[in-house]
Amino acid sequence: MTWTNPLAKTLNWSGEISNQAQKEKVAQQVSYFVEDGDVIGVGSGSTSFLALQAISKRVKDEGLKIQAIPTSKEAALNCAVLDVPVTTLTAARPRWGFDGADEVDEQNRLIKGRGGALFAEKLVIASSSKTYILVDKSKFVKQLGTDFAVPVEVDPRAIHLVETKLGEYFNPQSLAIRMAVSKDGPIITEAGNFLVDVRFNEITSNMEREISGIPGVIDSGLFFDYPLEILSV
Ligand code: ABF
Repeated sequence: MTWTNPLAKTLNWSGEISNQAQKEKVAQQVSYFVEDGDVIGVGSGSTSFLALQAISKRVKDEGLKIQAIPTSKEAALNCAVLDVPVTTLTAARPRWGFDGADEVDEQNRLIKGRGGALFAEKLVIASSSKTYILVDKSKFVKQLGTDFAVPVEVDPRAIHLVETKLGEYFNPQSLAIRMAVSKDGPIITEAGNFLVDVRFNEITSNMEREISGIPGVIDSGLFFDYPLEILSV
């Protein structure tokens, strides 16, 4: 069966996704965890979309009542298209949630945020007692950050300060403000910030805290020590 994102027509996008068969399997698995009355954190990205699609089918077929807390405008739009009612972190606390990841290491530590929604993703994950991380096999790595830069969300007023401090503290291989496809200017996140993609020489266990401690850093794409369960095929 060819998967079609219902948003594809509206957004004029083909809806093609990588490793779709694997992603569909984990999406199906996570849909079985839904219970009537649940408040669920809904992640961003293609795997999360497939999971939401499977969940919305169960909700319709079985007449379940659930509420979603989306981690991005994209996730909120997906909820709208799939008729899943939404609430906010201010109004409710998720019992559990699901999200994708860019990299997962052997200690279940993650790099997330290629889609730029890392701050809300971290808020929702930190607020949930459990989050299922839905990944295809390509996401598993021996060492985080070998193939992937770590995104850091930065208040634009602090960009020079943060660049300097990241350089001083970590001496990274490279550090680049993420630019819009047109290269006309930086990408601006939903919260109005810049994203800096940093390639570190080494990623150590204190780094999530150390990066967040720099004034002007909103958060990083390092996700260590959260109540996660990795779901894969
Ligand atoms: C979001 O979606 C991001 O944190 C992560 O970058 C990405 C994973 O996308 P996909 O499921 O499309 O591979 O969760």
